[in-house]
Amino acid sequence: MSGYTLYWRQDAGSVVVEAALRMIGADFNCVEMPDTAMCQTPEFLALNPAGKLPVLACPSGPVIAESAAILLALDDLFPEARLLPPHGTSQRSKAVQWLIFMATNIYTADLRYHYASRHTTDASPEAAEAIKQQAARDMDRDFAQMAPAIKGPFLIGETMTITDVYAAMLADWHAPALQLPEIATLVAHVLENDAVRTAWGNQGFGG
Ligand SMILES: N[C@@H](CCC(=O)N[C@@H](CS)C(=O)NCC(=O)O)C(=O)O
Repeated sequence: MSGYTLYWRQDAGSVVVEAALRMIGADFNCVEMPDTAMCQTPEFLALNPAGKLPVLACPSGPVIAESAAILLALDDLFPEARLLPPHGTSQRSKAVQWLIFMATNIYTADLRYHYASRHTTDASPEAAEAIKQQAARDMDRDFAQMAPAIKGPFLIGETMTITDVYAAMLADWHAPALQLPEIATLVAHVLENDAVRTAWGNQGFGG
């Protein structure tokens, strides 16, 4: 299988998709979208009406948006790559649970942090600052909820899954998470993986 196209930007959620494609060993090419305005063109909105990255165009036709959805689709297409544990196992349920938890809670809080003014009708800098501070607290709370679920060094124990890579991506955006020993250990082990390290280097992570 070859010919995936990953739409990406430095320091964006596309890094975990590049890591997944490298873990699979899939052929892919990258289209950089260096600024948000490029994601508002009719051509890009036809790929993802939300105008957001990451987006993955598959050689078989589908174009997938939403980071967690892309990872689940890649796992379905390449089960032998073990991005996630096998279907029907309790380990898979756990890995999927925390993947979705992070996508719907921590990723969204990080977006509130970075695009705070979009989340209030009050145009004052104080309002945006309050949104930002609450978003940081939300991320602290969410990482703290996840940490006790980590068996160590990875979420499900000795085997790394794409959920761990996702957690490392979010911790790169929210450094206070690394004060939690379970998260710091998980991230350190994720970054020992060659595919992850290459994606991190290509997409401006780890700096
Ligand atoms: N829920 C989406 C969030 C995607 C998202 O917001 N991506 C950011 C980059 S990390 C983006 O494209 N932001 C541009 C914008 O909001 O204008 C996902 O998980 O893929």
